[in-house]
Amino acid sequence: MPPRSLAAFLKAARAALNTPAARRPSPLTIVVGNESADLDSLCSAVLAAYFRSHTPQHNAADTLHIPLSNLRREDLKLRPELAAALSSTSSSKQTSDAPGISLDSLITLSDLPEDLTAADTRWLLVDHNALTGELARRFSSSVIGCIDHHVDEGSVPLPDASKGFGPRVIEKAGSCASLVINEFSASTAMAADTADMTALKYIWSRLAAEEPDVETDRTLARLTLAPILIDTSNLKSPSKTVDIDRQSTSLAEAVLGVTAGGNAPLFPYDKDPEYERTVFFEELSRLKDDISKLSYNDILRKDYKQWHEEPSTATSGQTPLALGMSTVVQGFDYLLNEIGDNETLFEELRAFAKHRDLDIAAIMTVQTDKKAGFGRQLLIWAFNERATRAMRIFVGTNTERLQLAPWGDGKLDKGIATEPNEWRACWTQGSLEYSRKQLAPYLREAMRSS
Ligand SMILES: [Mn+2]
Repeated sequence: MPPRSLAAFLKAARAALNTPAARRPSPLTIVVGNESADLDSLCSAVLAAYFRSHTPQHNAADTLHIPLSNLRREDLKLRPELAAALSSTSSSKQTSDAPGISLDSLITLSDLPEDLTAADTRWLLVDHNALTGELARRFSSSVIGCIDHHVDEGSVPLPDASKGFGPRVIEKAGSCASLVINEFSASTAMAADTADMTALKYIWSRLAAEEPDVETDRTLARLTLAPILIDTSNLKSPSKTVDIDRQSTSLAEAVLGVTAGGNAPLFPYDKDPEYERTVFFEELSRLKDDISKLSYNDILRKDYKQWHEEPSTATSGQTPLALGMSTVVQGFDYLLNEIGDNETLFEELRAFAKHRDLDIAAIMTVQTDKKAGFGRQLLIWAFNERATRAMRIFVGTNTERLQLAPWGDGKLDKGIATEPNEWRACWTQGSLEYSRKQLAPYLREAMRSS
């Protein structure tokens, strides 16, 4: 079995990936999150790879699963909240020799060998269920399973033990990390009998009993709690939080010695004096929402996803339309007052889109400011005629559903009159319950039907 220590596990995974092709174990099993590389995706990949590598029933020769962070190495620094989640102690006390894992120890797209092919690999997707971008072009044919909470795109094969396919879990949950913990760290007996928290029912607690490693387990617990708390607003968002989020939280908190309602302790560890749920949540939120030191370009790529869709009217030889969507944790008022001005924003957004060959660039803001309250805004920029046609369909179909109203008296908008091939508009989105999970499919649908 791979090393018990998380630091040593990550080193072993990196070493397996870096082994020259001739001596590389084949196939390598890689676990990857989605290309926004948000806290949920990054933590879910590490958790799934770690627990799957330490689950005896997966007795294939290649028990080592490699967690791949779906971003370039230079983008790790845009995620200070991830550094806090990787630490096994509270971030206010972090020093260079603090326990836990450093950001540098994660394996990123920059570490993926160029000669790696689909035949050399098997891919387990977490927090998405269809590979995107360059990974899709290279490895789509080798996807074996997924654990996800997005709309099923139908591209992951059905479980089939004879082919090594599975698991295939697509369920509603606030955070994908909750599903990962439910799938891999707890046996199926747990779901049937959650009240009976006896140690042997849990893969994680059995691991802790057989080979205690308080530092590793505290880090794994924080990696579990961080995305769940962020994605469910500290378990307080009624529309997002489900039972699996609460169960996975209880299990991770049991590792930290937080026991609920007189249950016998499941883990052989003292209570972690550094952990308090709300303090941890607030610290993560503060780090995640602090974009004050970033440039527009940093902000646009911090939480970014891209899709390609073929319009129904496309003639042969026409390329699919490319949509890039950046999610930003502050509203346009903040972006235009604290980071730069309209001109700079548009310059950098245009360059950002050009660099990625986008036909459409979208910015969705989610502002959770305590003073201004919760709010969403949406900016769409179509860079050519086909894109403009598609986005007009989107507006026609969705203005009412999303309650789109012009933002800032339309000062960011650009009508068809000023630039014949381009179109741009910015709205306040009145229907707050629609997040990127719903919005992106509406945009993609409009692209297909144009
Ligand atoms: Mn997610």
